[in-house]
Amino acid sequence: MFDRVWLNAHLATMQGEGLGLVEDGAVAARGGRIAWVGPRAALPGPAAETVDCAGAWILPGLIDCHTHLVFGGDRAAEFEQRLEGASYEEIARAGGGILSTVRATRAASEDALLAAARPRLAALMAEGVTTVEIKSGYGLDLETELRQLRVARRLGETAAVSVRTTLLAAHAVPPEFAGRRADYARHVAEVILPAAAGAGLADAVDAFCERIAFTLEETALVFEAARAAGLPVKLHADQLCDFGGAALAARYGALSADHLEYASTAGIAAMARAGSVAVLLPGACYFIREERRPDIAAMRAAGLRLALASDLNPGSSPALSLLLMLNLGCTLFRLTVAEALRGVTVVAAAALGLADRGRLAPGLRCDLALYRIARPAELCYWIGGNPCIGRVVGGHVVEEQRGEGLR
Ligand code: DI6
Ligand code: FE
Repeated sequence: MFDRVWLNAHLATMQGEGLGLVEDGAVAARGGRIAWVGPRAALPGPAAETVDCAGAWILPGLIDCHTHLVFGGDRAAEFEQRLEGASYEEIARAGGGILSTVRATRAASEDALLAAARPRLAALMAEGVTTVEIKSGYGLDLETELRQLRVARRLGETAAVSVRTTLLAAHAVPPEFAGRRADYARHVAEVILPAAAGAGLADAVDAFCERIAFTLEETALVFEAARAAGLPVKLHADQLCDFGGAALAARYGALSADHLEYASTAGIAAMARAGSVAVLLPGACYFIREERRPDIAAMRAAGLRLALASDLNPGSSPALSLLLMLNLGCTLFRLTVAEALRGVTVVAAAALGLADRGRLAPGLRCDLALYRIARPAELCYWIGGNPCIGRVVGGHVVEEQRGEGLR
């Protein structure tokens, strides 16, 4: 006897290499897990409750594996200044940029940060997201970094979504350490990271390794501390220049390296050998009008797994839609529909080190997203609109917001 079964649906299971399509399928849940998936005609047993999906498509719940969605303030005024001709650097020199978000985040209480983050998270969830990664990195001091992570944890406890937290204290050099970047990196490695790990607030550690941020050596120092604390690492790598970040991430067996617009062929090959995932962030490319594209052909040739995420942050990607990222991934990066959809499900799960989700398969968490569409390509095709008509988290139907569908 199943707890619940979803019938009269088409499935994109993400099993095998492609979308793993099952027309006229059924999904059965027991104890919060998927108990059975397959063609409806082969459904083995009865269920306590049956949901008629009326021809909708079911995908594994979407996973946004790279966001910075807890922050104070916003940077819309800076956006206007940039449209009027100010450069990113001029704005930063005048005290804007990342450090303006750091000031606003430090000034905000835990409850205020929580209240500001909720609608951002709700926008992602309304499109079918059931797991989201959230980074710190706008505190840059012990107290505020931990506050950001606590807010992320509280979001996971109070909204119908799984939250994975990542410590990104090595995101920028805070004003107290101006001119002492290496000292700050050491402070992250010796003080902030052990405290976050000790409090159980971080599931992973990330750093911004770039000419304008932290060097390879400083990043390695933070990664050594992560290793000592037993935490997996991720890296903002090769976004603005070929800095060797992809190879460094590979050397530390990173779960993922993210951005990668300028990653070298050698760095890409090293990541593939290490089993790291490439997380592509087309929203940032689009919003900062970066013309360089990640070398998708080299990534495919190396057999690198590709994930796709929003990078939701106030500076370079104020993106409240993972479906829009599917569209941008296909249009800007020429991903196939299967690559894009696997990139927000099964491969996104791998980018977070999660083996219990991202596919429709027996034994995995019953996290589902239901869409009123005629074929999966529509999830990548429409620009705007919300085809999501329901979400299931841990086997429970959760319906805080319900789109109309597109059919
Ligand atoms: N890369 C980015 O593009 C963002 N952070 C990062 O590591 C920028 C974040 C911001 O401008 O607030
Ligand atoms: Fe980012």
